Amino acid sequence: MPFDLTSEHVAAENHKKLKWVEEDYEHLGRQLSRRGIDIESLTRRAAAFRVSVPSWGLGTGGTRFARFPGPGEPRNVFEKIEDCDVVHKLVRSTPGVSLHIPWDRPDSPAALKAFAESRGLHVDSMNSNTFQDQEDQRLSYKFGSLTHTDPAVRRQAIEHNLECLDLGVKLGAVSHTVWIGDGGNFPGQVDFRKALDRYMESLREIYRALPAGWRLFIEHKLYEPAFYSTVINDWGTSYYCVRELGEKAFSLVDLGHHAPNVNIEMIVARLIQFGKLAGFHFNDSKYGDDDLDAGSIKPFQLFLIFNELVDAELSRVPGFDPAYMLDQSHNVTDPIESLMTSAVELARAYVQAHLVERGRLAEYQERNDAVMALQTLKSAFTTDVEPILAMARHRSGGAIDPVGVYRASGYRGRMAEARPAEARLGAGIV
Ligand code: LRH
Ligand code: MN
Repeated sequence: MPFDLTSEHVAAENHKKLKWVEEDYEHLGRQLSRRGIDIESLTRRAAAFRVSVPSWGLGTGGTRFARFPGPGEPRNVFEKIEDCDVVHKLVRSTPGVSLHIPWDRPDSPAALKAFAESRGLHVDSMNSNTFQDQEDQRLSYKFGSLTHTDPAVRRQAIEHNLECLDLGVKLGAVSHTVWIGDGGNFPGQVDFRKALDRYMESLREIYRALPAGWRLFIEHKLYEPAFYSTVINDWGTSYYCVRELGEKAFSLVDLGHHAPNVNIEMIVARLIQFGKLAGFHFNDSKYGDDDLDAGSIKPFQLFLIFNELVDAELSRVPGFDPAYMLDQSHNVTDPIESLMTSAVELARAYVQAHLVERGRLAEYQERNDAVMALQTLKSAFTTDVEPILAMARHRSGGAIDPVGVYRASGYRGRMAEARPAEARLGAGIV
């Protein structure tokens, strides 16, 4: 029988599995205590882990070829927030929501803020969009936005970002994320140095307008939609920009924005060391910016990234305060299921990274004992911490089996009835 996702129903579903989780938890507790690790401290860390979900990830995503809308898709930002509520109810680690403007521009910011807060949710980062032309837009972004050769187009793009800041203040956001697709498709099309100078001129104006206490996140990307050169193409260029802009600017790492085989965990270590790590757009990919579910393709890379993050956390690196956010496109799965499983995979990598015996690792590194150094990481990565994750969700009022409870609730079916599909076939990520 379908049911509302009340805490009572979730508890009733948990009850069917709790005995097994407790058995596994106790067994893991004994194993970990042999390694001098207190399982309860890890469960507290798991329960405290937080990652934000992207509003644009609640609808079905697509590619340039096609988008195959799923049933009961959210039709506006309020329905996206309703679905974010379901994700957080079941995994208890996703109270933050990143918004994208104009996709999520509300008629009443106050009403949207109250709607989210009444569900225990909050807006974290605003995202501007100068990579598409809107119906009512005067000048096109076909040849760029914040780096366009025409100062009028740059002005228009700057004004859009300033609007995002104003809206974000009304919505209670704390940061602004700028990703632009500006670049060229052919050699000679763009003057590399002039384009970067125009970018900095535009970003300085946005930086000056940053509300008190906010941070500005710059997101680099190797390619797409430009296929020969991208103005903010890699972490080095991003780092130069945020260092030039000032102490409130940081470099955001979207895992899918790097060439295959790039050592992203090393980029993370660099940005931590330079005090300029904004945080992440977590996802996974096999080839390009595939925006697949986090931990679904390269779980060891995700673990190695969290190994750098946990090392910084434990060694109390000054100013270390990364924003963890998901950025995915759910083309063939139920977005709610993908976001829940992705949030769980991030918590898994985080808890496993806390299993690394860092004193021993440092000794092996000093002694250049490569085999034992890798073994030290692998023994953490190969530890099944599922009992800790399930217990943390259960103790926080969430579901031991989020996808199982979600499917049993019949939520998607109810939404399919409540939200008649808008016949909006086509292509593109949203
Ligand atoms: C660009 C990107 C960026 C968002 C967009 C939805 O690829 O990662 O973060 O604005 O996806
Ligand atoms: Mn991104």
